[in-house]
Amino acid sequence: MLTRIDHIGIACFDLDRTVEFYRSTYGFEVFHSEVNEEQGVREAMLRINGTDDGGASYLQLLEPVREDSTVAKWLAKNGEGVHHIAFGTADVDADAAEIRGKGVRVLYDEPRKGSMGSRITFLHPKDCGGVLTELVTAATGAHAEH
Ligand code: CMX
Ligand code: CO
Repeated sequence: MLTRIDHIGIACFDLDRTVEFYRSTYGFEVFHSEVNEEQGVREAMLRINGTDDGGASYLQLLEPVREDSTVAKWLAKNGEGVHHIAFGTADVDADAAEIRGKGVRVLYDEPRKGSMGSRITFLHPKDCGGVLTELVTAATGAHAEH
């Protein structure tokens, strides 16, 4: 069951500059940052609020680290902006299987590594009304520790 907006993914050319915009404009601080080599991104997670399923909602600021990463390709075509949304679930395997059964393309056979030790998969934007949609199961304790 999908129980929260886990994050909104925002693609940018310059992560440090974008982090500074969100800090100086809204007062949001970086909760966690990492490089995800597999996804080809450097990212900053800004924790916005806790959620009633015990999780939290974040902004995920994304800068490509490789020319051939999906985010680099997207930025070249679209420029900076909202890249994807992510729903949180306690069981990404079960939800991905259920959604696949409804005829929506799930991009990975098995969930992969996401932010803060989470497990993630994606639904094809062409099957979701033009919205690239991620499903996330957070690592235990990820919203409190980082
Ligand atoms: N949102 C909406 N539509 C998108 C999209 C996005 N983020 N990315 C691509 N599309 C659309 C394109 O506009 C294009 O549509 P048209 O054919 O109408 O022009 C179509 O999907 C195909 O796009 P493409 O540019 O040819 O890109 P690919 O097919 O090579 O890749 C996708 C698209 C979704 C399979 C790829 O981006 C992917 O695997 N995404 C999942 C992984 C990811 O995004 N990782 C980065 C974030 C990591 C994280 O969140 O932790
Ligand atoms: Co994401």
